[in-house]
Amino acid sequence: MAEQGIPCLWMRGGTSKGAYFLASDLPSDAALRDRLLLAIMGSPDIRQIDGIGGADPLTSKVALLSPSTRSDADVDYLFLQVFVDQPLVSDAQGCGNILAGVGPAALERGLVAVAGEETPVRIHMLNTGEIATAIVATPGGRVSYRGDHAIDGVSGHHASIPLMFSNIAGSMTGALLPSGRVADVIDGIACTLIDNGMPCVVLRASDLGLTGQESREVLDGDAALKARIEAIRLQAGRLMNLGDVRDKSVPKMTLVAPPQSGGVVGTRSFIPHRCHASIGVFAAISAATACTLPGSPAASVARLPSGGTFAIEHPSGAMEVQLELAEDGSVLRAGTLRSARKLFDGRVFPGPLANRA
Ligand code: NQM
Repeated sequence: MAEQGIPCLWMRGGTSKGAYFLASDLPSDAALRDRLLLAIMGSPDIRQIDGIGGADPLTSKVALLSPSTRSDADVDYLFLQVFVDQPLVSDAQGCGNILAGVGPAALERGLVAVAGEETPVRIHMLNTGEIATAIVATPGGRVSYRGDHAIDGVSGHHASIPLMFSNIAGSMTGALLPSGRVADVIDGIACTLIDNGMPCVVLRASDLGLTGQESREVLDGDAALKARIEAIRLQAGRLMNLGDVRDKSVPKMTLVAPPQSGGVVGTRSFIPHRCHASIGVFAAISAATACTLPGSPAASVARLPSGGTFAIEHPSGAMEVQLELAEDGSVLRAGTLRSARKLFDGRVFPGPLANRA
């Protein structure tokens, strides 16, 4: 398999980039598959020089696609985070940005048939068990990536890909608020432990002595801050039913601050050891949901919108998420608009596996 290369689509999904494979093109044994993926990405190595990864968690991602095992879905999608600097591959989280490329990739690979000018693709997200619906532009019977939609963090305009979700509360932890509280105090800091599609810890930037407007580079360069955040994260992981999260990419850590550009809230998101260049899709939905909870740190700095559109500010602009709330305040449905682009379609050659995980 490795000598002949493995069929691989290299795509941008939202503000991430990753390798999209048919699951049937990779070994079914997870340990062997993960060694292969580490070799493909060039991990562990902060430069990923001997692989196709982009030396950043946001560009060291994998989507595995297969025909759906469920009658209410068209395609199964397993997301894998390939760590850059450690010999680790984790399925302990989903990814809403890479999700944006799943509909197009499934159509490109013939797992789903074009259904008209637009094709709805129902995606079974294997990491969490939930279904997302993506609408893909398919004029003239083919996927089109061209369009006039812009997303902050990506230059240019592309075809928009609406993503819609329901029942994502407790995706990996069993409950929207896995500790049963709107706020827990960890190391003296009020935190909301929340999971609306992604386990996240939401805390005020000001409680860490920050404005919440610092750049990604400044935050990433602050070793003392990162150690403090990691200490909180390890305790939060246990309270969120995630156990020892030392080697896991969840929970994410989201610092919130008053909005500066007309949005609902400002964010700086750690995923979990580097600051995100923007924010993850499910992390933004979880942060938006935290803003709606009276008594939470996020609610204390948020400016709530009159409708259901929540602009979540981040280091490269803002991500708009839609929340449809029930009368009791719980989230019925959530959604956002993303885009994706096919960058390269070919075969990838993993190189030697000997010195990896
Ligand atoms: O929260 C990064 C990303 C993500 C995940 C991460 C994501 C999400 O922006 O849904 O999209 O949190 O590691 O790609």
